[in-house]
Amino acid sequence: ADGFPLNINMYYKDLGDSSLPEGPIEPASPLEEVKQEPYNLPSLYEWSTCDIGSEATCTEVYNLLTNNYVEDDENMFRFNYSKEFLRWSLHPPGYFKNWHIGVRVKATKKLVAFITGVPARIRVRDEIVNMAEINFLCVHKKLRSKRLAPVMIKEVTRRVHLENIWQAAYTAGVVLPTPIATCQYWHRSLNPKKLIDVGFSRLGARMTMSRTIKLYKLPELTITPGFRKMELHDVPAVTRLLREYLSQFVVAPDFNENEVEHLLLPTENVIDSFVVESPESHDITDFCSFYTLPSSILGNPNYSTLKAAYSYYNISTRTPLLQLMNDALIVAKQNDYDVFNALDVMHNESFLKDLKFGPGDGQLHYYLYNYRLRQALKPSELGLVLL
Ligand code: NHW
Ligand code: EN5
Repeated sequence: ADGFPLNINMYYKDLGDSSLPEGPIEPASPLEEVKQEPYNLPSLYEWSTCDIGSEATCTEVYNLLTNNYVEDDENMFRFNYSKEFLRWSLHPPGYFKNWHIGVRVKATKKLVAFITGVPARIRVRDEIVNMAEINFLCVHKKLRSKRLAPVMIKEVTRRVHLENIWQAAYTAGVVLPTPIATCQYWHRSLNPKKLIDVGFSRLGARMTMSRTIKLYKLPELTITPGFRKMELHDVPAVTRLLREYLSQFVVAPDFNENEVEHLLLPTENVIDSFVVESPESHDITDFCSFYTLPSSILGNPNYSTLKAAYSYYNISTRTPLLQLMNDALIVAKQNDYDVFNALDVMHNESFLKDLKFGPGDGQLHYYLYNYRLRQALKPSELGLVLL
Protein backbone atom coordinates (compact mmCIF):
# COMPACT_ATOMS: atom_id res chain seq x y z
CA ALA A 1 0.00 0.00 0.00
CA ASP A 2 2.86 2.41 0.80
CA GLY A 3 4.71 1.36 -2.36
CA PHE A 4 7.39 -0.65 -0.56
CA PRO A 5 7.80 -4.32 -1.31
CA LEU A 6 6.30 -6.56 1.31
CA ASN A 7 9.43 -8.65 1.54
CA ILE A 8 12.78 -6.88 1.21
CA ASN A 9 14.38 -10.24 0.57
CA MET A 10 13.07 -10.12 -2.97
CA TYR A 11 16.10 -7.86 -3.66
CA TYR A 12 18.64 -10.29 -2.17
CA LYS A 13 19.08 -13.46 -4.12
CA ASP A 14 21.34 -15.54 -1.93
CA LEU A 15 21.14 -14.71 1.73
CA GLY A 16 20.49 -18.34 2.53
CA ASP A 17 17.03 -17.30 3.68
CA SER A 18 15.16 -20.50 4.38
CA SER A 19 11.89 -18.82 3.43
CA LEU A 20 13.06 -18.44 -0.18
CA PRO A 21 11.93 -21.14 -2.57
CA GLU A 22 14.26 -23.92 -3.64
CA GLY A 23 15.15 -24.11 -7.30
CA PRO A 24 16.79 -22.05 -10.06
CA ILE A 25 18.10 -18.66 -8.88
CA GLU A 26 18.16 -17.01 -12.32
CA PRO A 27 15.66 -18.24 -14.89
CA ALA A 28 16.84 -19.61 -18.24
CA SER A 29 17.39 -16.93 -20.90
CA PRO A 30 16.41 -17.14 -24.57
CA LEU A 31 19.36 -18.73 -26.42
CA GLU A 32 19.73 -15.65 -28.67
CA GLU A 33 20.72 -13.74 -25.54
CA VAL A 34 23.67 -16.03 -24.82
CA LYS A 35 26.93 -14.41 -25.88
CA GLN A 36 27.91 -15.98 -29.22
CA GLU A 37 31.67 -15.27 -29.12
CA PRO A 38 34.19 -16.66 -26.63
CA TYR A 39 35.34 -14.44 -23.77
CA ASN A 40 38.58 -12.54 -24.32
CA LEU A 41 41.79 -14.04 -23.06
CA PRO A 42 45.01 -12.10 -22.41
CA SER A 43 46.49 -11.52 -25.89
CA LEU A 44 49.26 -14.15 -25.64
CA TYR A 45 46.71 -16.98 -25.19
CA GLU A 46 43.97 -18.64 -27.24
CA TRP A 47 41.04 -21.00 -26.64
CA SER A 48 41.44 -24.56 -27.86
CA THR A 49 38.76 -27.23 -27.77
CA CYS A 50 40.50 -30.41 -26.67
CA ASP A 51 39.63 -33.67 -28.40
CA ILE A 52 40.37 -36.17 -25.63
CA GLY A 53 39.82 -38.95 -28.18
CA SER A 54 43.03 -37.84 -29.89
CA GLU A 55 45.98 -39.60 -28.29
CA ALA A 56 48.23 -36.55 -28.73
CA THR A 57 45.74 -34.14 -27.14
CA CYS A 58 44.95 -36.55 -24.33
CA THR A 59 48.68 -36.74 -23.60
CA GLU A 60 48.92 -32.94 -23.44
CA VAL A 61 46.00 -32.76 -20.98
CA TYR A 62 47.42 -35.64 -18.96
CA ASN A 63 50.80 -33.89 -18.71
CA LEU A 64 49.23 -30.56 -17.69
CA LEU A 65 47.20 -32.23 -14.93
CA THR A 66 50.03 -34.53 -13.81
CA ASN A 67 52.22 -31.51 -13.16
CA ASN A 68 49.68 -28.87 -12.09
CA TYR A 69 46.45 -30.39 -10.73
CA VAL A 70 45.20 -30.75 -7.13
CA GLU A 71 47.66 -31.31 -4.26
CA ASP A 72 47.06 -31.92 -0.56
CA ASP A 73 47.57 -29.04 1.86
CA GLU A 74 51.22 -29.94 2.47
CA ASN A 75 52.08 -30.48 -1.22
CA MET A 76 53.16 -34.08 -0.64
CA PHE A 77 50.78 -35.71 -3.13
CA ARG A 78 49.23 -34.63 -6.44
CA PHE A 79 46.28 -36.33 -8.21
CA ASN A 80 47.50 -38.31 -11.20
CA TYR A 81 44.39 -39.12 -13.28
CA SER A 82 45.38 -41.59 -16.02
CA LYS A 83 44.71 -41.02 -19.73
CA GLU A 84 42.24 -43.92 -19.77
CA PHE A 85 40.43 -42.27 -16.84
CA LEU A 86 40.27 -38.91 -18.62
CA ARG A 87 38.88 -40.52 -21.80
CA TRP A 88 36.30 -42.45 -19.76
CA SER A 89 35.14 -39.61 -17.54
CA LEU A 90 34.94 -37.05 -20.35
CA HIS A 91 33.04 -39.26 -22.81
CA PRO A 92 29.79 -40.16 -21.03
CA PRO A 93 26.67 -40.59 -23.22
CA GLY A 94 25.74 -37.27 -24.84
CA TYR A 95 29.00 -35.47 -24.04
CA PHE A 96 29.87 -32.23 -25.81
CA LYS A 97 33.37 -31.99 -27.28
CA ASN A 98 33.39 -28.21 -26.98
CA TRP A 99 32.90 -28.45 -23.18
CA HIS A 100 36.51 -29.76 -22.99
CA ILE A 101 38.26 -26.43 -23.02
CA GLY A 102 41.97 -25.74 -23.18
CA VAL A 103 43.98 -22.53 -23.19
CA ARG A 104 47.17 -22.50 -25.25
CA VAL A 105 50.07 -20.09 -25.69
CA LYS A 106 49.47 -18.62 -29.18
CA ALA A 107 53.15 -18.61 -30.12
CA THR A 108 54.01 -22.20 -29.11
CA LYS A 109 50.59 -23.92 -28.81
CA LYS A 110 51.63 -25.16 -25.36
CA LEU A 111 48.57 -26.18 -23.29
CA VAL A 112 48.55 -24.10 -20.10
CA ALA A 113 45.02 -24.35 -18.71
CA PHE A 114 42.02 -26.63 -18.86
CA ILE A 115 38.42 -26.99 -17.66
CA THR A 116 35.71 -29.49 -18.55
CA GLY A 117 32.01 -30.03 -18.37
CA VAL A 118 29.98 -33.17 -19.01
CA PRO A 119 26.19 -33.36 -19.10
CA ALA A 120 24.30 -35.10 -16.30
CA ARG A 121 20.73 -35.28 -15.10
CA ILE A 122 20.78 -34.59 -11.40
CA ARG A 123 17.70 -34.93 -9.23
CA VAL A 124 17.27 -32.36 -6.46
CA ARG A 125 14.42 -33.53 -4.22
CA ASP A 126 11.74 -34.31 -6.83
CA GLU A 127 13.04 -32.20 -9.71
CA ILE A 128 15.30 -33.71 -12.35
CA VAL A 129 17.59 -30.95 -13.58
CA ASN A 130 19.80 -31.02 -16.67
CA MET A 131 23.20 -29.96 -15.45
CA ALA A 132 26.85 -29.79 -16.36
CA GLU A 133 29.33 -31.47 -14.05
CA ILE A 134 32.40 -29.25 -14.02
CA ASN A 135 35.80 -30.80 -13.34
CA PHE A 136 39.53 -30.67 -14.11
CA LEU A 137 39.87 -26.90 -13.74
CA CYS A 138 43.62 -26.38 -13.88
CA VAL A 139 45.94 -23.44 -14.52
CA HIS A 140 49.65 -24.08 -15.03
CA LYS A 141 51.65 -23.25 -11.90
CA LYS A 142 53.56 -20.50 -13.74
CA LEU A 143 50.30 -18.72 -14.69
CA ARG A 144 48.62 -18.70 -11.29
CA SER A 145 46.93 -15.68 -9.68
CA LYS A 146 46.42 -13.85 -13.00
CA ARG A 147 42.60 -14.23 -12.89
CA LEU A 148 42.66 -16.82 -15.68
CA ALA A 149 40.40 -19.21 -13.73
CA PRO A 150 37.41 -16.81 -13.65
CA VAL A 151 37.64 -16.38 -17.45
CA MET A 152 37.70 -20.16 -17.91
CA ILE A 153 34.69 -20.56 -15.65
CA LYS A 154 32.79 -17.87 -17.57
CA GLU A 155 33.68 -19.53 -20.88
CA VAL A 156 32.57 -23.01 -19.81
CA THR A 157 29.38 -21.42 -18.44
CA ARG A 158 28.74 -19.75 -21.80
CA ARG A 159 29.25 -23.02 -23.70
CA VAL A 160 26.95 -24.87 -21.29
CA HIS A 161 24.29 -22.15 -21.75
CA LEU A 162 24.54 -22.59 -25.54
CA GLU A 163 23.20 -26.12 -24.97
CA ASN A 164 20.27 -24.63 -23.03
CA ILE A 165 21.60 -25.90 -19.70
CA TRP A 166 21.51 -23.46 -16.78
CA GLN A 167 22.70 -25.44 -13.76
CA ALA A 168 25.94 -27.17 -12.81
CA ALA A 169 27.36 -29.39 -10.08
CA TYR A 170 30.98 -29.36 -8.95
CA THR A 171 33.15 -30.20 -5.96
CA ALA A 172 36.27 -28.55 -4.59
CA GLY A 173 38.62 -28.91 -1.67
CA VAL A 174 38.41 -25.15 -1.09
CA VAL A 175 35.51 -23.16 0.31
CA LEU A 176 33.69 -21.10 -2.30
CA PRO A 177 30.22 -19.51 -2.30
CA THR A 178 28.11 -21.53 -1.22
CA PRO A 179 28.51 -25.24 -0.43
CA ILE A 180 25.39 -27.42 -0.54
CA ALA A 181 27.30 -29.91 1.66
CA THR A 182 30.73 -30.38 3.20
CA CYS A 183 32.04 -33.93 3.26
CA GLN A 184 34.96 -35.57 5.02
CA TYR A 185 37.51 -37.80 3.30
CA TRP A 186 38.23 -41.10 5.08
CA HIS A 187 41.13 -43.42 4.34
CA ARG A 188 41.54 -47.17 4.89
CA SER A 189 45.20 -48.33 4.83
CA LEU A 190 45.79 -51.39 2.67
CA ASN A 191 49.58 -51.11 2.50
CA PRO A 192 50.37 -49.40 5.84
CA LYS A 193 54.14 -49.70 5.59
CA LYS A 194 54.28 -47.81 2.28
CA LEU A 195 51.73 -45.23 3.48
CA ILE A 196 53.88 -44.50 6.50
CA ASP A 197 57.13 -44.49 4.49
CA VAL A 198 55.76 -41.85 2.10
CA GLY A 199 54.15 -39.70 4.79
CA PHE A 200 50.56 -40.44 3.85
CA SER A 201 49.90 -41.77 7.32
CA ARG A 202 51.79 -41.94 10.61
CA LEU A 203 52.58 -44.70 13.01
CA GLY A 204 50.01 -44.39 15.79
CA ALA A 205 51.01 -43.71 19.37
CA ARG A 206 52.23 -46.89 21.09
CA MET A 207 52.11 -48.76 17.77
CA THR A 208 54.95 -50.66 16.12
CA MET A 209 55.16 -51.28 12.38
CA SER A 210 54.36 -54.98 12.83
CA ARG A 211 51.32 -54.28 15.02
CA THR A 212 50.13 -51.75 12.45
CA ILE A 213 50.51 -54.24 9.58
CA LYS A 214 48.55 -56.80 11.61
CA LEU A 215 45.83 -54.25 12.42
CA TYR A 216 45.12 -53.64 8.72
CA LYS A 217 45.46 -57.24 7.55
CA LEU A 218 42.58 -58.52 5.41
CA PRO A 219 41.47 -61.98 4.29
CA GLU A 220 42.98 -63.15 0.97
CA LEU A 221 39.56 -63.94 -0.53
CA THR A 222 36.18 -62.22 -0.53
CA ILE A 223 33.57 -63.63 1.84
CA THR A 224 30.13 -63.02 0.29
CA PRO A 225 28.79 -65.99 -1.74
CA GLY A 226 27.96 -64.82 -5.28
CA PHE A 227 30.28 -61.78 -5.15
CA ARG A 228 31.71 -61.29 -8.65
CA LYS A 229 32.76 -58.64 -11.17
CA MET A 230 29.87 -56.83 -12.88
CA GLU A 231 29.29 -57.89 -16.51
CA LEU A 232 27.45 -56.31 -19.47
CA HIS A 233 24.33 -58.45 -18.94
CA ASP A 234 24.02 -57.03 -15.38
CA VAL A 235 23.35 -53.49 -16.65
CA PRO A 236 19.52 -53.65 -16.46
CA ALA A 237 19.53 -55.16 -12.94
CA VAL A 238 22.20 -52.78 -11.66
CA THR A 239 20.33 -49.81 -13.15
CA ARG A 240 17.11 -50.86 -11.35
CA LEU A 241 18.99 -51.36 -8.07
CA LEU A 242 20.81 -48.03 -8.38
CA ARG A 243 17.73 -45.98 -9.36
CA GLU A 244 15.77 -47.39 -6.43
CA TYR A 245 18.66 -46.85 -4.00
CA LEU A 246 19.48 -43.29 -5.10
CA SER A 247 15.83 -42.20 -4.85
CA GLN A 248 16.21 -41.74 -1.07
CA PHE A 249 18.85 -38.97 -1.29
CA VAL A 250 18.16 -35.25 -1.67
CA VAL A 251 20.70 -34.81 -4.48
CA ALA A 252 21.57 -37.74 -6.73
CA PRO A 253 22.15 -38.52 -10.40
CA ASP A 254 19.27 -39.91 -12.47
CA PHE A 255 21.07 -42.77 -14.24
CA ASN A 256 19.70 -44.67 -17.22
CA GLU A 257 21.02 -47.97 -18.60
CA ASN A 258 23.36 -46.29 -21.10
CA GLU A 259 24.95 -44.26 -18.35
CA VAL A 260 25.26 -47.25 -16.04
CA GLU A 261 26.95 -49.19 -18.83
CA HIS A 262 29.43 -46.39 -19.43
CA LEU A 263 30.07 -45.31 -15.85
CA LEU A 264 29.83 -48.57 -13.92
CA LEU A 265 30.86 -51.43 -16.18
CA PRO A 266 34.42 -52.37 -15.19
CA THR A 267 37.13 -50.62 -17.23
CA GLU A 268 40.67 -51.73 -16.45
CA ASN A 269 42.54 -49.31 -14.19
CA VAL A 270 39.59 -46.90 -14.22
CA ILE A 271 36.47 -48.37 -12.62
CA ASP A 272 35.88 -51.65 -10.82
CA SER A 273 32.40 -52.83 -9.95
CA PHE A 274 31.03 -55.94 -8.35
CA VAL A 275 27.62 -57.47 -7.91
CA VAL A 276 26.31 -60.06 -5.52
CA GLU A 277 24.32 -62.61 -7.53
CA SER A 278 22.13 -64.69 -5.27
CA PRO A 279 23.30 -68.32 -5.60
CA GLU A 280 19.65 -69.43 -5.31
CA SER A 281 17.56 -66.97 -7.32
CA HIS A 282 20.39 -65.48 -9.45
CA ASP A 283 18.96 -62.04 -8.60
CA ILE A 284 21.42 -59.17 -8.32
CA THR A 285 20.97 -58.13 -4.70
CA ASP A 286 23.97 -55.89 -3.97
CA PHE A 287 26.53 -53.76 -5.78
CA CYS A 288 29.75 -51.97 -4.99
CA SER A 289 32.24 -49.96 -7.05
CA PHE A 290 35.40 -47.91 -6.80
CA TYR A 291 37.44 -45.85 -9.24
CA THR A 292 41.20 -45.75 -9.59
CA LEU A 293 42.92 -42.43 -9.00
CA PRO A 294 46.62 -42.64 -8.22
CA SER A 295 48.52 -39.73 -6.71
CA SER A 296 52.08 -38.77 -7.54
CA ILE A 297 54.25 -38.81 -4.44
CA LEU A 298 56.24 -35.60 -4.59
CA GLY A 299 59.94 -35.75 -3.79
CA ASN A 300 60.22 -39.22 -2.30
CA PRO A 301 63.38 -41.11 -3.30
CA ASN A 302 61.81 -44.57 -2.97
CA TYR A 303 58.27 -44.29 -4.30
CA SER A 304 56.69 -42.24 -7.11
CA THR A 305 52.99 -43.18 -6.98
CA LEU A 306 50.33 -44.04 -4.48
CA LYS A 307 47.68 -46.39 -5.85
CA ALA A 308 44.33 -45.26 -4.43
CA ALA A 309 40.82 -46.66 -4.84
CA TYR A 310 37.91 -44.23 -4.31
CA SER A 311 34.54 -45.56 -3.20
CA TYR A 312 31.92 -44.78 -5.87
CA TYR A 313 28.35 -46.15 -5.65
CA ASN A 314 27.53 -49.00 -3.24
CA ILE A 315 24.13 -50.62 -2.67
CA SER A 316 23.18 -53.27 -0.18
CA THR A 317 19.77 -54.94 -0.11
CA ARG A 318 20.76 -58.43 1.21
CA THR A 319 24.44 -58.39 2.08
CA PRO A 320 25.11 -56.08 5.04
CA LEU A 321 26.89 -52.95 3.74
CA LEU A 322 29.73 -53.61 6.19
CA GLN A 323 30.39 -57.05 4.69
CA LEU A 324 30.02 -55.77 1.13
CA MET A 325 32.57 -53.01 1.73
CA ASN A 326 34.89 -55.42 3.50
CA ASP A 327 34.84 -57.48 0.29
CA ALA A 328 35.57 -54.30 -1.69
CA LEU A 329 38.61 -53.73 0.54
CA ILE A 330 39.71 -57.33 -0.06
CA VAL A 331 39.58 -57.03 -3.85
CA ALA A 332 41.35 -53.67 -3.69
CA LYS A 333 44.09 -55.29 -1.63
CA GLN A 334 44.26 -58.25 -4.07
CA ASN A 335 44.78 -55.70 -6.85
CA ASP A 336 47.64 -53.93 -5.08
CA TYR A 337 45.96 -50.69 -4.05
CA ASP A 338 47.77 -48.89 -1.22
CA VAL A 339 44.73 -47.11 0.20
CA PHE A 340 40.93 -47.15 -0.12
CA ASN A 341 39.31 -43.70 0.17
CA ALA A 342 35.69 -42.82 0.83
CA LEU A 343 33.58 -39.78 1.61
CA ASP A 344 30.96 -39.73 4.35
CA VAL A 345 28.18 -39.53 1.72
CA MET A 346 25.16 -41.85 1.38
CA HIS A 347 25.33 -44.62 4.01
CA ASN A 348 29.12 -44.67 4.22
CA GLU A 349 29.18 -43.56 7.89
CA SER A 350 27.75 -46.96 8.79
CA PHE A 351 30.95 -48.82 7.85
CA LEU A 352 33.83 -46.31 8.01
CA LYS A 353 34.84 -46.75 11.64
CA ASP A 354 34.15 -50.49 11.83
CA LEU A 355 36.27 -51.15 8.75
CA LYS A 356 39.18 -49.11 10.19
CA PHE A 357 38.95 -46.07 7.97
CA GLY A 358 40.36 -42.96 9.61
CA PRO A 359 39.45 -39.31 8.85
CA GLY A 360 41.82 -37.53 6.47
CA ASP A 361 43.05 -33.95 6.59
CA GLY A 362 40.97 -33.05 3.53
CA GLN A 363 37.35 -32.10 3.04
CA LEU A 364 35.30 -31.98 -0.11
CA HIS A 365 32.74 -29.26 -0.59
CA TYR A 366 29.83 -29.84 -3.00
CA TYR A 367 28.33 -26.99 -5.03
CA LEU A 368 25.42 -26.33 -7.35
CA TYR A 369 25.56 -23.39 -9.78
CA ASN A 370 22.34 -21.37 -10.14
CA TYR A 371 20.24 -23.62 -7.93
CA ARG A 372 19.22 -22.73 -4.40
CA LEU A 373 18.70 -25.16 -1.56
CA ARG A 374 16.93 -23.96 1.59
CA GLN A 375 19.79 -25.10 3.77
CA ALA A 376 23.00 -27.07 3.54
CA LEU A 377 22.66 -30.84 3.42
CA LYS A 378 24.21 -33.44 5.66
CA PRO A 379 26.73 -35.59 3.76
CA SER A 380 24.39 -38.57 4.26
CA GLU A 381 21.73 -36.73 2.24
CA LEU A 382 24.02 -36.67 -0.81
CA GLY A 383 23.72 -39.48 -3.33
CA LEU A 384 26.26 -38.02 -5.76
CA VAL A 385 29.95 -38.80 -6.22
CA LEU A 386 31.89 -36.71 -8.71
CA LEU A 387 35.16 -37.98 -10.17
S1 NHW B 1 38.27 -28.55 -7.88
C1 NHW B 1 39.91 -28.56 -8.47
C2 NHW B 1 40.37 -27.22 -8.95
N1 NHW B 1 41.74 -27.29 -9.45
C3 NHW B 1 42.83 -27.24 -8.68
O1 NHW B 1 42.76 -27.03 -7.49
C4 NHW B 1 44.15 -27.48 -9.38
C5 NHW B 1 45.29 -26.70 -8.81
N2 NHW B 1 45.00 -25.26 -8.84
C6 NHW B 1 44.89 -24.55 -9.98
O2 NHW B 1 45.05 -25.04 -11.09
C7 NHW B 1 37.39 -29.54 -9.13
C8 NHW B 1 44.53 -23.08 -9.80
O3 NHW B 1 44.87 -22.68 -8.51
C9 NHW B 1 43.03 -22.80 -10.06
C10 NHW B 1 42.75 -21.33 -9.77
C11 NHW B 1 42.70 -23.06 -11.54
C12 NHW B 1 42.13 -23.64 -9.18
N3 NHW B 1 36.70 -23.54 -8.28
O4 NHW B 1 42.99 -17.52 -11.87
P1 NHW B 1 43.01 -17.09 -10.45
C13 NHW B 1 36.98 -28.63 -10.27
O5 NHW B 1 37.63 -28.58 -11.30
C14 NHW B 1 38.70 -18.85 -7.62
C15 NHW B 1 36.19 -22.32 -8.56
O6 NHW B 1 43.77 -15.84 -10.19
P2 NHW B 1 44.54 -19.44 -9.83
C16 NHW B 1 35.75 -27.79 -10.08
C17 NHW B 1 39.15 -18.02 -6.42
O7 NHW B 1 38.19 -18.11 -5.40
N4 NHW B 1 36.84 -21.18 -8.35
O8 NHW B 1 43.53 -18.25 -9.49
C18 NHW B 1 35.86 -26.43 -10.73
C19 NHW B 1 39.23 -16.66 -7.03
O9 NHW B 1 37.92 -16.15 -7.21
P3 NHW B 1 37.39 -14.87 -6.37
C20 NHW B 1 38.07 -21.25 -7.81
O10 NHW B 1 45.01 -19.98 -8.54
C21 NHW B 1 34.60 -25.62 -10.51
C22 NHW B 1 39.73 -16.94 -8.44
O11 NHW B 1 39.50 -18.35 -8.66
C23 NHW B 1 38.66 -22.47 -7.48
O12 NHW B 1 45.53 -19.01 -10.83
C24 NHW B 1 34.63 -24.29 -11.19
C25 NHW B 1 41.20 -16.66 -8.63
O13 NHW B 1 41.51 -16.93 -9.99
C26 NHW B 1 37.93 -23.64 -7.75
N5 NHW B 1 38.42 -24.87 -7.47
O14 NHW B 1 43.59 -20.52 -10.52
C27 NHW B 1 33.36 -23.51 -11.00
N6 NHW B 1 39.88 -22.23 -6.98
O15 NHW B 1 36.03 -14.64 -6.90
C28 NHW B 1 32.26 -24.02 -11.87
C29 NHW B 1 40.03 -20.89 -6.97
O16 NHW B 1 37.42 -15.34 -4.95
C30 NHW B 1 31.01 -23.16 -11.81
N7 NHW B 1 38.95 -20.28 -7.46
O17 NHW B 1 38.35 -13.79 -6.64
C31 NHW B 1 29.91 -23.67 -12.73
C32 NHW B 1 30.23 -23.37 -14.18
C33 NHW B 1 29.18 -24.01 -15.14
C34 NHW B 1 27.86 -23.36 -15.03
C35 NHW B 1 26.85 -23.90 -16.10
C36 NHW B 1 25.42 -23.30 -16.03
C1 EN5 C 1 37.39 -32.84 -7.71
N1 EN5 C 1 36.77 -34.04 -8.14
O1 EN5 C 1 43.70 -33.07 0.54
C2 EN5 C 1 38.11 -33.04 -6.41
N2 EN5 C 1 43.45 -35.25 0.19
O2 EN5 C 1 41.97 -36.40 3.26
C3 EN5 C 1 39.01 -31.87 -6.11
N3 EN5 C 1 45.07 -36.67 3.01
O3 EN5 C 1 44.68 -37.54 0.98
C4 EN5 C 1 39.15 -31.57 -4.66
N4 EN5 C 1 48.74 -33.46 4.07
O4 EN5 C 1 44.73 -37.48 5.47
C5 EN5 C 1 40.03 -32.50 -3.91
N5 EN5 C 1 46.20 -39.14 5.39
C6 EN5 C 1 40.25 -32.11 -2.49
C7 EN5 C 1 41.21 -33.05 -1.80
C8 EN5 C 1 42.65 -32.76 -2.12
C9 EN5 C 1 43.60 -33.82 -1.71
C10 EN5 C 1 43.60 -34.00 -0.23
C11 EN5 C 1 43.42 -35.60 1.58
C12 EN5 C 1 42.02 -36.06 1.94
C13 EN5 C 1 44.45 -36.70 1.83
C14 EN5 C 1 45.94 -37.76 3.43
C15 EN5 C 1 47.38 -37.41 3.26
C16 EN5 C 1 47.80 -36.21 4.03
C17 EN5 C 1 49.22 -35.85 3.77
C18 EN5 C 1 49.57 -34.57 4.46
C19 EN5 C 1 45.58 -38.10 4.87
C20 EN5 C 1 45.89 -39.70 6.68
C21 EN5 C 1 45.48 -41.16 6.47
C22 EN5 C 1 45.32 -41.94 7.75
C23 EN5 C 1 45.30 -43.43 7.45
C24 EN5 C 1 45.15 -44.24 8.70
C25 EN5 C 1 43.93 -43.82 9.47
C26 EN5 C 1 43.90 -42.33 9.75
C27 EN5 C 1 44.05 -41.55 8.49
